[in-house]
Amino acid sequence: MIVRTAVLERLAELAKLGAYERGIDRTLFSPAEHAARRKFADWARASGFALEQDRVGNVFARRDGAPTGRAPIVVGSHLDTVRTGGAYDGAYGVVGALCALERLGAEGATTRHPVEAVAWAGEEGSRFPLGCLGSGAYAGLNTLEAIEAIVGDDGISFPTARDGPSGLLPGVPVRDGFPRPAACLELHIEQGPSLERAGARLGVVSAIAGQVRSEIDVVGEAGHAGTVPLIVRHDAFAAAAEIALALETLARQLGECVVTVGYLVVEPNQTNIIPGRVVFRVDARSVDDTRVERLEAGLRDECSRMEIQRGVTCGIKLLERRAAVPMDGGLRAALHTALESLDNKLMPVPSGAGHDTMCVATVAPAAMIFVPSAGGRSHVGDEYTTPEDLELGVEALVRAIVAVDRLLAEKA
Ligand code: HGY
Ligand code: MN
Ligand code: MN
Repeated sequence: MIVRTAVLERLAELAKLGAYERGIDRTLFSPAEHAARRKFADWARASGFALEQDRVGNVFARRDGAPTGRAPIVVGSHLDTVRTGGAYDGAYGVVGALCALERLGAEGATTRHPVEAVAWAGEEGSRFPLGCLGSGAYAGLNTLEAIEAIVGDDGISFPTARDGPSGLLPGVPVRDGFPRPAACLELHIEQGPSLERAGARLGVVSAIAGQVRSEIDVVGEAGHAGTVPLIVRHDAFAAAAEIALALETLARQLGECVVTVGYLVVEPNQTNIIPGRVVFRVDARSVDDTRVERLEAGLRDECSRMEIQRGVTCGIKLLERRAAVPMDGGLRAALHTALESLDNKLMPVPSGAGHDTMCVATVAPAAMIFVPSAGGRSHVGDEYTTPEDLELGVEALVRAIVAVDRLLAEKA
């Protein structure tokens, strides 16, 4: 039986924050993202949960359990978006977690662990060039000092943004350090086509793809587009294009991996000037780390080939490397048992998208639940999941929390 929650209304409210004609733009410590964190805090406070935040902007709404002194089960996702985001990527998992805690309260459930609904800060890396910024700090993967040295793509440093008017929430205690949780759960839209193709309404994530993000700085020679013969050109864009297409061909040959060039800057970027410099970024992913390594080697080989054939120079800078993360086997089994009555097509599903859980999973057992994405589409303004599936996902999360709480207590 699916109990109605406030998930739809709250998602509709959050979707207005940062909305514009191309979708939602809600980057970390922007006024829109600050407003979203504030709404989360207000909803949590109204439901009687204890609020805390940490020095990188993660926000925690805590529902205490029995006085066992156990570490909390953290259940959350992110409120920031990509520049053309949709209404559900991240926000669904944050609101779903809060609704799940409210459902536990309404049922008078006493968990053996405290449960914290979490809004992880800066998962998308849209403003500061580091994905999973908040969850990475929480898991000890990025030091506070390293994060405080980061400068956003708007030239504003992390500390300036965090300590500014759209930074940390006023009136919410700031916790020191990053305590270790007992377990981590995340509810998220699939952002891919697998569930929809299988006719499934719920998925239990098997593993989260590893990813390597690199930035390539190609320097050639600018010149007049009409007078320089092709044979003597050092066209930086043509070199970048060859590298991108060669990587796509390699990924097709390897299979079970993807590679994307979604960011590219051309200089001087004028129709009648041969590009003298191109900076572009490569996002390579697979649940099999050896395939990502092959793509990285391919990138290096293609850059060397372009240096010889086109007389350009290619500088490769590693931006981010995250290994593939298998979800905890015990938690996955518990979720399959707890959720199978909700969807007779419940299935294991890999995640091509990265999530905060891939960081927290390095310090605690972790599991994720997916609901379908219409057309498998995400990171676009018309991202969509049906209201019925959104409500079903919250019900699944409630049952997952209860199941994991019991599993951990029995193992203790
Ligand atoms: O890029 C990702 O997979 C995630 O949306 N940050
Ligand atoms: Mn995303
Ligand atoms: Mn996400």
